[in-house]
Amino acid sequence: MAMKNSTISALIVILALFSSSHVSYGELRLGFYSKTCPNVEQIVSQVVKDAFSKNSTLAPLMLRLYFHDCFSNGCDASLLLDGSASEKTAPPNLSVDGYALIDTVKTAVEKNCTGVVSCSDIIALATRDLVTLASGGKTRYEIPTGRFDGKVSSAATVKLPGPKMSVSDTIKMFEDRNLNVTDMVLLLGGHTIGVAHCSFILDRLYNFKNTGKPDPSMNTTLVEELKKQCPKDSVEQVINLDQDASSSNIVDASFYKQIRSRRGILHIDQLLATDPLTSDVVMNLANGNDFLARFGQAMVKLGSVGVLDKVTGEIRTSCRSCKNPLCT
Ligand code: HEM
Ligand SMILES: *[C@@H]1O[C@H](CO)[C@@H](O)[C@H](O)[C@H]1NC(C)=O
Ligand SMILES: *[C@@H]1O[C@H](CO)[C@@H](O)[C@H](O)[C@H]1NC(C)=O
Ligand SMILES: *[C@@H]1O[C@H](CO)[C@@H](O)[C@H](O)[C@H]1NC(C)=O
Ligand SMILES: CC(=O)N[C@H]1CO[C@H](CO)[C@@H](O)[C@@H]1O
Ligand SMILES: CC(=O)N[C@H]1CO[C@H](CO)[C@@H](O)[C@@H]1O
Repeated sequence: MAMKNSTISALIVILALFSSSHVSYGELRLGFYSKTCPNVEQIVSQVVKDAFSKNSTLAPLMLRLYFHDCFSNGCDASLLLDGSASEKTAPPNLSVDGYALIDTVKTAVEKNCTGVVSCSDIIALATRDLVTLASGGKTRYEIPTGRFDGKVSSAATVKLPGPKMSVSDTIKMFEDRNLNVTDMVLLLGGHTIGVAHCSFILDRLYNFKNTGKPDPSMNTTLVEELKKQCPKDSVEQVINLDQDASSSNIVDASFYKQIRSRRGILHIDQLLATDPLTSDVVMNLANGNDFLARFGQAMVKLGSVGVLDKVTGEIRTSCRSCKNPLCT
């Protein structure tokens, strides 16, 4: 039986609407909880603000947690699950923290609206608020919600880029998650705050590629400064990722200016400034072209990677354990 033309056009419109919203943000939308938990964003902001005022290192911790969670198997809070072989036990997560803040926020949210808000949305909202706080209030992005929590977490499936990878291999990993090269350069701007352990750069300071010399791409003034902070046998010592001392803890574009002065810390950070695949974007951002707003948009895009829905995911009661008994 033939369908009426009007029915067919209506179907086409519905399909077009569905696929366009699907392509951009999975099932996410702004104000997903406007009926079921209208105060969720205020509750998250309040708890986060109080915590940040006591300890501002929560900003880099949470930013990195968001990146690791979203990059490995999607933004599904699987990184939060405890367990002897869950994602958080994988070596790249060893220094990720911020779990305690998520627990505090989750408890506050559950008190107000029980069993409604996912841990993955709490991570996304808390990270957004911490970016705002760490920018000194200079930026704030709206972040769509509607993520559901994963029912699987396995250290074996953690896939993250390493700091010694090439720019082109790193681009490939981002592209596999629908993040393009511009998004990648913007997101690595996350290294405008926080620290790295000296162990990641001892080779750059003392024995680059077994030459017995420092990495020639590192500013020689910086090499001397860092040698003092990172002696050859450093284990616990950390150094700022943004070597502009006046803004090491501030979310701003200084990271790009630093890497253009050969003052990048991680090898991949430094490569961004010189590799022809990324150097133009770096120059553009270093010259003050709207980093804060564009960073927010890239964070939103990162927040849409591998999002689960209510069939594939669940709403946890505690962020550290699944409700689903089959969860591994
Ligand atoms: C190619 C991609 C990336 C690589 C290879 C990488 C690597 C690293 C490494 C090795 C550290 C130091 C960890 C430690 O010593 O404890 C670090 C720290 C950090 N990363 Fe990345 N990262 C990448 C992308 C990102 C992205 C996209 C973000 C966020 C948008 C991010 C945010 C951070 C933050 C905030 C810290 C500091 C954490 C702290 O102070 O506790 N990173 N990253
Ligand atoms: C802030 O939190 C970090 C990470 O949990 C911790 O190492 C540091 O000692 C804390 N700082 C203060 C002032 O409490
Ligand atoms: C990357 O994606 C952003 C946002 O989705 C878009 O505006 C930009 O044009 C893309 N850039 C490249 C180089 O494809
Ligand atoms: C090295 O860093 C200093 C600041 O410490 C800067 O003035 C200088 O221009 C940098 N050198 C190069 C080659 O970029
Ligand atoms: C902060 C945190 O929970 N880190 C964990 C990362 O993995 C190690 C190894 O299993 C745990 O001991 C840490 O607690
Ligand atoms: C859904 C729900 O319980 N909302 C409440 C959250 O808390 C505020 C006060 O802080 C109430 O006004 C809401 O009704």
